[in-house]
Amino acid sequence: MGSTRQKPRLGTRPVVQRPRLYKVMLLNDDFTPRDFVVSVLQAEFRMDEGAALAVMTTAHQRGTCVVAVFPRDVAETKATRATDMAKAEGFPLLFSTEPEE
Ligand code: TYC
Repeated sequence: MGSTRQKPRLGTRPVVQRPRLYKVMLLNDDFTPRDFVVSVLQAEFRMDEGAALAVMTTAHQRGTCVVAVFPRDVAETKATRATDMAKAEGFPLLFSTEPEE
């Protein structure tokens, strides 16, 4: 059997690349109660109360906060579910997704 090994191609891009990751962003609004935001973060993103409170507070103060990073389909599903959870209660809370870097 002939050898097919070649010298490693130093300085070239790897053939297999990691799939791009997406950030789930929490957006501030003037209407959704703070404790409701915390409960959605805990329910959909499995955050403990302290972590959820920190993310909610950052979004409240700065307008937006990164909640977590996932492959694209997971990020979109979680953002939609979390937004729908708020919509079902009549709140305008929004989660969005954007590619990392
Ligand atoms: N700003 C809201 C209030 O004062 C609370 C809130 C925080 C809403 C973070 C959305 O992403 C948010 N009730």
